[in-house]
Amino acid sequence: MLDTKSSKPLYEQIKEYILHGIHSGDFKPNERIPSERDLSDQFGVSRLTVNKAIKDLVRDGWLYVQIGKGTFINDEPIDQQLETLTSFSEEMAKRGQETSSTVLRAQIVEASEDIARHLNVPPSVAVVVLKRVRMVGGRPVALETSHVIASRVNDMLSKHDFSHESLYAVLRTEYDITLTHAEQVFEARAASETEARFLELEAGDPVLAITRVTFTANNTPIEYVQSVYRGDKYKFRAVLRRL
Ligand code: 16G
Repeated sequence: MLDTKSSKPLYEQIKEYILHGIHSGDFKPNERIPSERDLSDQFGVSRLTVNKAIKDLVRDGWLYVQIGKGTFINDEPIDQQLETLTSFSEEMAKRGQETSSTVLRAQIVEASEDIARHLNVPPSVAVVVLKRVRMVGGRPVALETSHVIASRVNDMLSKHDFSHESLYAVLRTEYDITLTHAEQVFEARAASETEARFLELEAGDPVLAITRVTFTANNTPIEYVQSVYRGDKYKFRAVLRRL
């Protein structure tokens, strides 16, 4: 069943097989997947290859291991590592998840004092506002409002359709903007009525409000984002090292 001629490594193909099983509902939450031995027999590959695929899927939160019992399909929220600066599209692609967005607002406005402060520009500077409901598998997981300094991204809104394009990919490929780092603040709160409507929640349900300032080289802010994530669908993980 694996394509040995493909340039895609065999362990990636096994990951895809398992992810497909999860998305299609063939594998149900908390169900045990076949053992490493069975999978290696089934695909005619070494157990090492199967083990690498499973390890990746455990790391990305798709599977969990119960010692002595086997490996199971996780019903847990999306578990995002806070080590690297990634975009929503990249995070979901890594998990083999299909994403889409509903664009609620895409326009150029004058920056409010608050937005201008975060972007380190004078108030009233033109900024692109992009407000999107971010979806995974057709279900909303986050509501995101990005502000990008307009002079850095001329004609972006007329040239791109952000219902399926990635903002970070456009910044990189079309405007040659290299993002270097970001500062993020997390806050737990209750969803407002409007947020709840877009996120398919009840008003008052828990959400994680995140703001991000994204920088290019020399500590220059380029993007300020306010987002609201469904509290039941997202989990962020950070590794903390003692100095
Ligand atoms: C992520 C970022 C957001 C960024 C977006 C770009 C967090 C909390 N936020 O959602 O700041 O604007 O990715 O996504 O991770 P895109 O490239 O898929 O459009």
